[in-house]
Amino acid sequence: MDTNVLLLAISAVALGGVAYFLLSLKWSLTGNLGQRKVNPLKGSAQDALTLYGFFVPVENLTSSISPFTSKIETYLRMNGIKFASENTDFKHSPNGRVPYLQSGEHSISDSRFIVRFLLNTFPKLEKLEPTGEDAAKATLIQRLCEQHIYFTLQHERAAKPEGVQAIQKLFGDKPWPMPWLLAQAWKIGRLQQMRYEGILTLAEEDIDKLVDEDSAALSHLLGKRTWFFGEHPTVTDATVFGFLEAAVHAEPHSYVHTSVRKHKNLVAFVDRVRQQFYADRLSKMKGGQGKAQ
Ligand SMILES: N[C@@H](CCC(=O)N[C@@H](CS)C(=O)NCC(=O)O)C(=O)O
Repeated sequence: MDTNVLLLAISAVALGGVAYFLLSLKWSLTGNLGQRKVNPLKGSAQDALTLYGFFVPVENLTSSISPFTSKIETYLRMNGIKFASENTDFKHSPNGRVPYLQSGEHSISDSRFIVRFLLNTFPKLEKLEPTGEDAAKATLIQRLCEQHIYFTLQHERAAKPEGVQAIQKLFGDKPWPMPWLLAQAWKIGRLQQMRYEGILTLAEEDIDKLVDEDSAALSHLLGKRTWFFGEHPTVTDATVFGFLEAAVHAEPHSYVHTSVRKHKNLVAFVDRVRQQFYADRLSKMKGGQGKAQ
């Protein structure tokens, strides 16, 4: 074969390989629309549960760095429901997002539908949830965390160099240059989402003002209470914890960290959840108590 043709063929294969590698990075870290299937609403309390999410340990955190994974893990722990946890990535999730729950033959995507499934499957849980005006407040608090605080957290993680470095550390067990490449692919995916969502159109100073409003609203609604509603923690408590643990105990570069820590009742709330429901993990951490400094 002509040497030029051979070189051309080798280059084409090499280029194809690099393109496939970069695309697979994007697929595993930027999610996809998935199957968009209707979620089941109820299962059997006897079925074994497996929660698929991000469970890579992060220093000082008892639960997951993924707020949605942490929300469900915390809710299951709060109610003493047995489950197994498995690491996954966006590529392997049925809807391109984490977490998802497997219960017997049912697979449930999206934390809101996972909660609905659990409430219907374990009837004692529904009785603990607030009713009337408090139920409306509960919905709004959860949406505040999931639709607004989520993007402010992502902004601090993907748009600030210290945030991207922290993400790179999560992939630290992989050979060079994978941690860097994965963190970059992750950053590109988040920036794209934030551009469409709109937060990237705002100046950092303005985003910080919104963050302060969110923290003040949560602090005001919790007030002096132990839990947001009633005597027993509910979905709202699990949700707020899922979104605030990293803000209180990690990511010092993040303005969400600075803002939430201005409210003593929010910090005490996060520590209360850690002490009551993550004592097993706290005892293995440096210092044992894991209280905010
Ligand atoms: N509405 C979903 C949101 C879940 C979600 O966005 N999870 C993040 C990780 S914390 C994710 O999977 N992101 C994938 C992506 O951004 O492409 C839920 O409540 O579970």
